[in-house]
Amino acid sequence: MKKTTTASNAALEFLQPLFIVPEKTKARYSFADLPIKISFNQSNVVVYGIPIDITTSFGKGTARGPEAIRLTSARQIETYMLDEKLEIYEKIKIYDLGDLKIPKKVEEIREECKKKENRYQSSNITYTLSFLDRTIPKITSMLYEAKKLPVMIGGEHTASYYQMKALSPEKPIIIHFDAHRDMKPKYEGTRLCHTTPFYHIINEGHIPGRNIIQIGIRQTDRQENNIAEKNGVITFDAWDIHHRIDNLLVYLRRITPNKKIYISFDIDVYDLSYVPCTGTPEPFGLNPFEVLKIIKSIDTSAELIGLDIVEVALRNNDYREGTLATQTLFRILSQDYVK
Ligand SMILES: [Mn+2]
Repeated sequence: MKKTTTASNAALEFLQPLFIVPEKTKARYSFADLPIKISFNQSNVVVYGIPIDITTSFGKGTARGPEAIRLTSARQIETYMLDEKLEIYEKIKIYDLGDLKIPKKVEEIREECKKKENRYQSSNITYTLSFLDRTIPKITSMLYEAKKLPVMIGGEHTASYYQMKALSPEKPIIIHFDAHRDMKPKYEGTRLCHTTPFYHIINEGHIPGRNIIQIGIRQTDRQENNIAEKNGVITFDAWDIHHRIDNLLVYLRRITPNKKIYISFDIDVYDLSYVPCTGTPEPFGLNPFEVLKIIKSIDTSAELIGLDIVEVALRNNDYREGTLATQTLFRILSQDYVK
Protein backbone atom coordinates (compact mmCIF):
# COMPACT_ATOMS: atom_id res chain seq x y z
CA MET A 1 0.00 0.00 0.00
CA LYS A 2 2.81 2.39 0.95
CA LYS A 3 4.62 1.52 -2.24
CA THR A 4 1.50 2.33 -4.27
CA THR A 5 1.11 5.71 -2.56
CA THR A 6 4.74 6.57 -3.31
CA ALA A 7 4.27 5.60 -6.97
CA SER A 8 1.07 7.64 -7.02
CA ASN A 9 2.78 10.76 -5.63
CA ALA A 10 5.66 10.42 -8.08
CA ALA A 11 3.22 9.99 -10.97
CA LEU A 12 1.23 13.09 -10.07
CA GLU A 13 4.36 15.19 -9.71
CA PHE A 14 5.49 14.11 -13.16
CA LEU A 15 2.11 14.33 -14.86
CA GLN A 16 0.60 17.57 -13.62
CA PRO A 17 2.86 19.98 -15.55
CA LEU A 18 2.16 18.11 -18.79
CA PHE A 19 -1.59 18.74 -18.69
CA ILE A 20 -4.09 21.56 -18.97
CA VAL A 21 -6.51 21.01 -16.07
CA PRO A 22 -10.02 20.00 -17.23
CA GLU A 23 -11.62 23.26 -16.09
CA LYS A 24 -9.24 25.18 -18.37
CA THR A 25 -9.81 23.00 -21.44
CA LYS A 26 -12.36 24.06 -24.07
CA ALA A 27 -15.05 22.03 -22.31
CA ARG A 28 -14.41 23.81 -18.98
CA TYR A 29 -15.61 20.73 -17.09
CA SER A 30 -13.94 17.58 -15.85
CA PHE A 31 -15.09 14.21 -17.17
CA ALA A 32 -18.65 13.55 -15.90
CA ASP A 33 -18.35 16.46 -13.42
CA LEU A 34 -18.88 13.99 -10.57
CA PRO A 35 -20.54 15.13 -7.35
CA ILE A 36 -17.86 13.42 -5.26
CA LYS A 37 -14.41 14.78 -5.97
CA ILE A 38 -11.71 12.12 -6.03
CA SER A 39 -8.05 12.97 -5.53
CA PHE A 40 -5.44 11.48 -7.82
CA ASN A 41 -4.19 9.25 -4.98
CA GLN A 42 -7.69 7.90 -4.30
CA SER A 43 -8.45 7.16 -7.95
CA ASN A 44 -8.28 3.80 -9.74
CA VAL A 45 -9.21 5.17 -13.18
CA VAL A 46 -7.45 8.16 -14.75
CA VAL A 47 -8.86 9.89 -17.82
CA TYR A 48 -6.63 12.04 -20.02
CA GLY A 49 -7.21 13.80 -23.35
CA ILE A 50 -4.97 13.76 -26.43
CA PRO A 51 -6.55 16.49 -28.56
CA ILE A 52 -4.71 15.83 -31.82
CA ASP A 53 -5.83 15.73 -35.41
CA ILE A 54 -2.63 15.98 -37.39
CA THR A 55 -2.44 13.03 -39.76
CA THR A 56 -6.12 12.43 -40.47
CA SER A 57 -6.84 12.22 -44.17
CA PHE A 58 -10.50 12.89 -44.79
CA GLY A 59 -12.82 14.53 -42.25
CA LYS A 60 -11.24 16.73 -39.61
CA GLY A 61 -12.42 17.44 -36.09
CA THR A 62 -11.03 14.68 -33.85
CA ALA A 63 -8.90 17.21 -31.97
CA ARG A 64 -12.20 18.20 -30.35
CA GLY A 65 -12.98 14.67 -29.15
CA PRO A 66 -12.00 15.31 -25.52
CA GLU A 67 -14.12 18.47 -25.54
CA ALA A 68 -17.14 16.57 -26.91
CA ILE A 69 -16.81 13.85 -24.27
CA ARG A 70 -16.19 16.17 -21.32
CA LEU A 71 -19.07 18.49 -22.24
CA THR A 72 -21.66 15.79 -22.82
CA SER A 73 -20.53 13.77 -19.81
CA ALA A 74 -20.65 16.82 -17.55
CA ARG A 75 -23.73 18.59 -18.87
CA GLN A 76 -26.03 16.07 -20.48
CA ILE A 77 -25.52 12.61 -19.08
CA GLU A 78 -26.74 11.32 -15.73
CA THR A 79 -24.17 9.50 -13.62
CA TYR A 80 -26.86 6.94 -12.75
CA MET A 81 -26.90 3.98 -15.12
CA LEU A 82 -30.38 2.50 -15.32
CA ASP A 83 -29.26 -0.82 -16.80
CA GLU A 84 -26.61 -1.37 -14.13
CA LYS A 85 -28.65 0.22 -11.30
CA LEU A 86 -25.65 2.13 -10.07
CA GLU A 87 -23.99 5.50 -9.99
CA ILE A 88 -20.78 5.33 -12.01
CA TYR A 89 -18.83 6.93 -9.13
CA GLU A 90 -19.96 4.16 -6.75
CA LYS A 91 -18.29 1.61 -8.97
CA ILE A 92 -15.03 3.34 -9.92
CA LYS A 93 -13.01 6.29 -8.68
CA ILE A 94 -12.29 8.54 -11.66
CA TYR A 95 -9.72 11.32 -11.82
CA ASP A 96 -9.46 13.56 -14.89
CA LEU A 97 -5.94 14.83 -15.63
CA GLY A 98 -7.11 17.16 -18.40
CA ASP A 99 -5.66 17.54 -21.89
CA LEU A 100 -2.05 16.94 -22.82
CA LYS A 101 -0.37 20.23 -23.76
CA ILE A 102 0.70 19.78 -27.37
CA PRO A 103 3.69 22.04 -27.93
CA LYS A 104 4.25 23.91 -31.13
CA LYS A 105 7.80 24.66 -31.99
CA VAL A 106 7.07 28.27 -32.84
CA GLU A 107 10.32 29.16 -34.55
CA GLU A 108 10.33 26.02 -36.63
CA ILE A 109 6.75 26.51 -37.74
CA ARG A 110 7.32 30.16 -38.64
CA GLU A 111 10.34 29.16 -40.67
CA GLU A 112 8.47 26.38 -42.44
CA CYS A 113 5.50 28.62 -43.19
CA LYS A 114 7.73 30.62 -45.48
CA LYS A 115 8.31 27.44 -47.45
CA LYS A 116 5.77 25.30 -49.21
CA GLU A 117 2.53 24.41 -47.45
CA ASN A 118 3.15 20.64 -47.52
CA ARG A 119 6.70 21.02 -46.16
CA TYR A 120 5.28 22.98 -43.24
CA GLN A 121 2.72 20.25 -42.70
CA SER A 122 5.13 17.34 -42.68
CA SER A 123 7.60 19.10 -40.39
CA ASN A 124 4.86 19.85 -37.89
CA ILE A 125 3.63 16.23 -38.01
CA THR A 126 7.11 14.83 -37.41
CA TYR A 127 7.69 17.21 -34.53
CA THR A 128 4.38 16.43 -32.84
CA LEU A 129 4.69 12.67 -33.31
CA SER A 130 8.14 12.61 -31.77
CA PHE A 131 6.78 14.59 -28.81
CA LEU A 132 3.95 12.04 -28.40
CA ASP A 133 6.44 9.18 -28.65
CA ARG A 134 8.52 10.67 -25.84
CA THR A 135 5.51 11.54 -23.67
CA ILE A 136 2.56 9.15 -23.93
CA PRO A 137 4.43 5.91 -23.05
CA LYS A 138 5.72 7.63 -19.88
CA ILE A 139 2.22 8.80 -18.94
CA THR A 140 0.79 5.33 -19.47
CA SER A 141 3.57 3.54 -17.57
CA MET A 142 3.43 5.90 -14.60
CA LEU A 143 -0.33 5.49 -14.30
CA TYR A 144 -0.11 1.73 -14.62
CA GLU A 145 2.65 1.45 -12.02
CA ALA A 146 0.58 3.61 -9.67
CA LYS A 147 -2.24 1.05 -10.12
CA LYS A 148 -4.49 3.32 -12.13
CA LEU A 149 -6.26 2.38 -15.33
CA PRO A 150 -5.06 4.74 -18.10
CA VAL A 151 -8.05 5.92 -20.15
CA MET A 152 -7.00 7.92 -23.18
CA ILE A 153 -9.54 10.12 -24.93
CA GLY A 154 -8.67 11.00 -28.52
CA GLY A 155 -7.87 12.49 -30.78
CA GLU A 156 -6.86 10.43 -33.73
CA HIS A 157 -6.07 6.71 -33.55
CA THR A 158 -2.32 7.30 -33.91
CA ALA A 159 -2.17 8.08 -30.17
CA SER A 160 -3.31 4.55 -29.22
CA TYR A 161 -0.06 3.14 -30.62
CA TYR A 162 1.99 4.84 -27.88
CA GLN A 163 -0.25 3.64 -25.07
CA MET A 164 -0.39 0.04 -26.35
CA LYS A 165 3.39 0.04 -26.82
CA ALA A 166 3.90 1.11 -23.20
CA LEU A 167 1.66 -1.69 -21.91
CA SER A 168 2.94 -4.41 -24.26
CA PRO A 169 5.33 -5.98 -21.66
CA GLU A 170 2.16 -7.04 -19.77
CA LYS A 171 1.21 -9.12 -22.83
CA PRO A 172 -2.43 -8.03 -23.01
CA ILE A 173 -5.04 -9.32 -25.42
CA ILE A 174 -5.96 -6.31 -27.54
CA ILE A 175 -9.68 -5.96 -28.21
CA HIS A 176 -9.91 -3.49 -31.07
CA PHE A 177 -13.29 -2.04 -32.10
CA ASP A 178 -13.10 -0.31 -35.47
CA ALA A 179 -14.55 -0.09 -38.98
CA HIS A 180 -10.95 -0.19 -40.20
CA ARG A 181 -7.99 -2.44 -39.53
CA ASP A 182 -5.58 0.54 -39.27
CA MET A 183 -2.90 -1.89 -40.39
CA LYS A 184 -1.38 -0.21 -43.44
CA PRO A 185 2.46 -0.06 -43.47
CA LYS A 186 2.24 3.60 -44.45
CA TYR A 187 -0.32 5.96 -45.81
CA GLU A 188 0.24 8.85 -48.22
CA GLY A 189 3.93 8.74 -47.37
CA THR A 190 3.49 8.88 -43.59
CA ARG A 191 4.74 5.90 -41.58
CA LEU A 192 2.91 6.39 -38.31
CA CYS A 193 -0.53 7.91 -38.76
CA HIS A 194 -4.17 7.17 -38.04
CA THR A 195 -4.41 4.28 -40.53
CA THR A 196 -1.19 2.47 -39.52
CA PRO A 197 -0.87 1.98 -35.70
CA PHE A 198 -1.72 -1.72 -35.67
CA TYR A 199 0.80 -2.51 -38.39
CA HIS A 200 3.61 -0.95 -36.38
CA ILE A 201 2.52 -2.46 -33.08
CA ILE A 202 2.85 -5.92 -34.69
CA ASN A 203 5.81 -5.24 -36.96
CA GLU A 204 7.97 -3.78 -34.18
CA GLY A 205 7.25 -6.87 -32.09
CA HIS A 206 5.23 -5.18 -29.33
CA ILE A 207 2.10 -7.34 -29.66
CA PRO A 208 1.80 -10.50 -31.78
CA GLY A 209 -1.04 -10.48 -34.30
CA ARG A 210 -2.66 -13.54 -32.71
CA ASN A 211 -3.26 -11.46 -29.54
CA ILE A 212 -5.23 -8.83 -31.44
CA ILE A 213 -8.97 -9.25 -31.94
CA GLN A 214 -10.46 -6.84 -34.48
CA ILE A 215 -14.21 -6.31 -34.22
CA GLY A 216 -16.57 -4.59 -36.66
CA ILE A 217 -14.10 -4.30 -39.56
CA ARG A 218 -15.74 -3.45 -42.88
CA GLN A 219 -13.33 -1.37 -44.93
CA THR A 220 -9.79 -2.45 -45.72
CA ASP A 221 -7.55 -2.94 -48.74
CA ARG A 222 -6.13 -6.22 -49.99
CA GLN A 223 -2.61 -5.54 -48.74
CA GLU A 224 -3.58 -4.80 -45.14
CA ASN A 225 -6.05 -7.67 -45.17
CA ASN A 226 -3.16 -9.97 -46.15
CA ILE A 227 -1.00 -8.46 -43.40
CA ALA A 228 -3.74 -9.21 -40.85
CA GLU A 229 -4.17 -12.80 -42.06
CA LYS A 230 -0.45 -13.48 -42.30
CA ASN A 231 0.06 -12.30 -38.72
CA GLY A 232 -2.82 -14.35 -37.32
CA VAL A 233 -4.98 -11.38 -36.33
CA ILE A 234 -8.39 -12.59 -35.16
CA THR A 235 -11.18 -10.89 -37.07
CA PHE A 236 -14.90 -10.64 -36.44
CA ASP A 237 -15.97 -8.36 -39.26
CA ALA A 238 -19.19 -6.32 -39.38
CA TRP A 239 -21.08 -9.09 -41.16
CA ASP A 240 -19.98 -11.63 -38.53
CA ILE A 241 -21.43 -9.33 -35.87
CA HIS A 242 -24.67 -8.70 -37.75
CA HIS A 243 -25.38 -12.35 -38.62
CA ARG A 244 -23.67 -14.39 -35.90
CA ILE A 245 -22.69 -12.22 -32.96
CA ASP A 246 -22.94 -15.26 -30.65
CA ASN A 247 -19.72 -16.66 -32.16
CA LEU A 248 -17.83 -13.62 -30.89
CA LEU A 249 -19.55 -13.65 -27.49
CA VAL A 250 -18.69 -17.32 -26.97
CA TYR A 251 -15.13 -16.70 -28.13
CA LEU A 252 -14.56 -13.79 -25.73
CA ARG A 253 -16.07 -15.72 -22.80
CA ARG A 254 -13.70 -18.58 -23.55
CA ILE A 255 -10.43 -16.70 -24.02
CA THR A 256 -10.62 -13.78 -21.55
CA PRO A 257 -10.82 -15.46 -18.09
CA ASN A 258 -7.87 -14.33 -15.90
CA LYS A 259 -6.26 -12.47 -18.83
CA LYS A 260 -4.97 -8.93 -19.05
CA ILE A 261 -6.88 -7.06 -21.72
CA TYR A 262 -6.58 -3.74 -23.50
CA ILE A 263 -9.51 -2.11 -25.30
CA SER A 264 -8.90 0.24 -28.22
CA PHE A 265 -12.23 1.72 -29.26
CA ASP A 266 -12.55 3.68 -32.49
CA ILE A 267 -15.98 5.36 -32.43
CA ASP A 268 -16.44 4.59 -36.14
CA VAL A 269 -17.09 0.94 -35.27
CA TYR A 270 -20.65 2.24 -34.81
CA ASP A 271 -22.73 2.55 -37.97
CA LEU A 272 -22.45 5.93 -39.66
CA SER A 273 -26.01 6.72 -38.62
CA TYR A 274 -24.75 6.99 -35.00
CA VAL A 275 -21.57 8.98 -35.59
CA PRO A 276 -22.23 12.28 -37.40
CA CYS A 277 -18.82 13.89 -36.75
CA THR A 278 -16.04 11.28 -37.02
CA GLY A 279 -13.67 11.54 -40.00
CA THR A 280 -14.21 8.25 -41.81
CA PRO A 281 -17.76 6.99 -41.09
CA GLU A 282 -18.81 3.68 -42.69
CA PRO A 283 -22.13 1.93 -43.34
CA PHE A 284 -22.90 -1.66 -42.21
CA GLY A 285 -21.73 -0.74 -38.71
CA LEU A 286 -22.57 -1.90 -35.21
CA ASN A 287 -25.39 -0.58 -33.06
CA PRO A 288 -25.05 0.32 -29.35
CA PHE A 289 -26.82 -2.83 -28.11
CA GLU A 290 -24.40 -5.04 -30.04
CA VAL A 291 -21.44 -3.17 -28.56
CA LEU A 292 -22.95 -3.57 -25.09
CA LYS A 293 -23.29 -7.34 -25.58
CA ILE A 294 -19.67 -7.59 -26.67
CA ILE A 295 -18.37 -5.50 -23.74
CA LYS A 296 -20.31 -7.69 -21.33
CA SER A 297 -19.04 -10.95 -22.79
CA ILE A 298 -15.49 -10.28 -21.58
CA ASP A 299 -15.04 -12.40 -18.47
CA THR A 300 -15.23 -10.59 -15.12
CA SER A 301 -12.01 -12.30 -13.99
CA ALA A 302 -10.09 -10.49 -16.76
CA GLU A 303 -8.20 -7.31 -15.92
CA LEU A 304 -8.50 -4.23 -18.10
CA ILE A 305 -5.03 -2.62 -18.09
CA GLY A 306 -5.58 0.14 -20.66
CA LEU A 307 -8.35 1.77 -22.63
CA ASP A 308 -8.58 4.33 -25.37
CA ILE A 309 -11.53 5.82 -27.19
CA VAL A 310 -10.49 7.61 -30.35
CA GLU A 311 -11.62 9.39 -33.52
CA VAL A 312 -14.46 11.05 -31.62
CA ALA A 313 -15.09 14.45 -33.19
CA LEU A 314 -17.19 17.54 -32.73
CA ARG A 315 -18.61 19.62 -35.56
CA ASN A 316 -21.52 22.06 -35.93
CA ASN A 317 -22.35 21.80 -32.21
CA ASP A 318 -23.48 18.23 -32.82
CA TYR A 319 -22.94 16.46 -29.51
CA ARG A 320 -24.52 13.11 -30.44
CA GLU A 321 -21.13 11.50 -30.93
CA GLY A 322 -19.79 12.80 -27.62
CA THR A 323 -22.87 11.38 -25.91
CA LEU A 324 -22.40 7.97 -27.50
CA ALA A 325 -18.69 7.97 -26.63
CA THR A 326 -19.41 8.86 -23.01
CA GLN A 327 -22.10 6.21 -22.64
CA THR A 328 -19.73 3.66 -24.19
CA LEU A 329 -17.02 4.64 -21.68
CA PHE A 330 -19.48 4.38 -18.77
CA ARG A 331 -20.53 0.89 -19.93
CA ILE A 332 -16.94 -0.38 -20.20
CA LEU A 333 -15.79 1.26 -16.97
CA SER A 334 -18.66 -0.20 -14.92
CA GLN A 335 -17.68 -3.81 -15.71
CA ASP A 336 -16.00 -5.99 -13.09
CA TYR A 337 -12.86 -6.35 -15.22
CA VAL A 338 -12.02 -2.77 -14.21
CA LYS A 339 -10.16 -3.56 -11.00
MN1 LIG B 1 -11.59 3.66 -37.88
